[in-house]
Amino acid sequence: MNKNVILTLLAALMLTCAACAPTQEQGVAKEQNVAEEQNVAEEQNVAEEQGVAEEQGVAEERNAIFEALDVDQNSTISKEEAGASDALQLSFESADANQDGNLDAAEYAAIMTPAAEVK
Ligand SMILES: [Ca+2]
Ligand SMILES: [Ca+2]
Repeated sequence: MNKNVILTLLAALMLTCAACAPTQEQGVAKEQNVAEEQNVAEEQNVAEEQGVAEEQGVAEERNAIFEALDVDQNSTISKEEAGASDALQLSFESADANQDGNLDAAEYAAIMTPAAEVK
């Protein structure tokens, strides 16, 4: 085998690689993009489902506490009823937005919902 034949073979190999390499890389890149998009979509779905479930759970828990505090079941928490919870008693004045001396469900929800969750 002389030098020219080797060079010709090398050149042919390089041309072959040059021709095929970009195609393969594009194919791989497309597959990765598709896989990444699917993963992102799945993660968003999971996050949305978890977020909804947590919000419902928090709201139910909050309602359950409200009902437990509302001893006379008139749908508001009086200052006496708030006394059952140290934290609620401390924040009662600021929580009573319309200052009627009672916390209704909306006023109660407003102080029980962390600011980050308010939308
Ligand atoms: Ca009450
Ligand atoms: Ca009130």
